[in-house]
Amino acid sequence: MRITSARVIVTCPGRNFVTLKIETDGGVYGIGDATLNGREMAVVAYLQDHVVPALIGKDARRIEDMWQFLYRGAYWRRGPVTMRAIAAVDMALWDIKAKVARMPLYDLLGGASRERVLVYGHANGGDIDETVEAVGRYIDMGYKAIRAQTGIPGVKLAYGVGRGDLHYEPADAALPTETSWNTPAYLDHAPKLFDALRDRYGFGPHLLHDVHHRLTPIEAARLGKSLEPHRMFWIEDATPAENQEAFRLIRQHTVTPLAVGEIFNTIWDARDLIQNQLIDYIRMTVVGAGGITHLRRIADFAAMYQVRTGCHGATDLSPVTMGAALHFDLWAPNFGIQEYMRHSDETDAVFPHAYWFEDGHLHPGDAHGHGVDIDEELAAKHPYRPASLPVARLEDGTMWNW
Ligand code: CS2
Ligand code: MG
Repeated sequence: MRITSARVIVTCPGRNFVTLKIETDGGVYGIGDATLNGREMAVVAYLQDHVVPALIGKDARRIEDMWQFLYRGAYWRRGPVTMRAIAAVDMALWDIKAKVARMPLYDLLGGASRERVLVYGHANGGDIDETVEAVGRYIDMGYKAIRAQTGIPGVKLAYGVGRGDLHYEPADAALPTETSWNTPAYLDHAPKLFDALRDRYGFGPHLLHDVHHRLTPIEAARLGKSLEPHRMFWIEDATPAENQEAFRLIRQHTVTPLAVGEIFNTIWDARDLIQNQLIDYIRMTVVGAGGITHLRRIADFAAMYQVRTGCHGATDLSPVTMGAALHFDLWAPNFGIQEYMRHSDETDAVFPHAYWFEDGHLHPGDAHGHGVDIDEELAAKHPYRPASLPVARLEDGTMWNW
């Protein structure tokens, strides 16, 4: 079964997505996601200039060899651009293999380990009262797990505080929007949000929170400690993880569970964190970490240390990634939770999919492959629009981590 064509499709149904469609001489095609939020065209160029020409005529069945060819064969290993291009090819080839086998992808991976996939949604508000109301709306929709973010008094545009409930998208302008940050104000305010949420809704719903790399390790330790009474499902990205050792310090001070990894690309980014049991959840997902082939290795490695998965699922990961991730989640023995920030109706129309939400869970559906397609005609009606993620500065103007 030879690859006859590979096309990169860029579309912007509300936000930008990069999709790879691989066709074979048998007539079966596969779809992969290559979206890198705010840097989409870098991956398009990498795919078109360096990957697509090497795919034509290759055997579509040899997924492992293709992965090794694209990873080792690039010489310049790793990085978000390269790994997203590899992920797109890998996802499309697994899609093809499962379609040819006439199986949903989770069956090909080894079969379902559970009936359905626990997901968490994003509730946010300008202040604590608004966030408490937003969490209530998620509970009413059936969610069992909810991430809560709130505005901080005196801080302009704090992370995660969106415009609109369901479709918050941070990449909001062609050039980066400037937001501000104040750590002392945040550390004071965050526990008050979770006091209010536990007061109102009790300990039934799982609560999650994203720190988005804003704290130093000792500040993260203090936050973790102050949130212990609220029994968080996790706090995420409490400090930047380039230095994986930093998490040792946080760990020494708190039993609040830690999640990390949405910006990692390979198993090497998480090796120390996992094997030293410095985290509880690994957040890499299919598009970010080189596809199903590599993510499966990460999950198996994590399982040895009782680290569970918590795949990134913001709206900048297209429905193709969501579909592929849900098959992976249904299989992964050490699955923890799946992020599910809903796509807009406009996006869903461009990417018809088999997955569905019910009672706080998603199911990938039983369509053959990963169950997500692209309507190319509709996609063409939504041309690319440059969009950047924001940046953050401290009050004195110092650049900070967004
Ligand atoms: C966030 C993301 O979903 C998350 O946990 O950290 O919204 C992140 O900001 C975006 O994916 C950036 O593209
Ligand atoms: Mg995050």
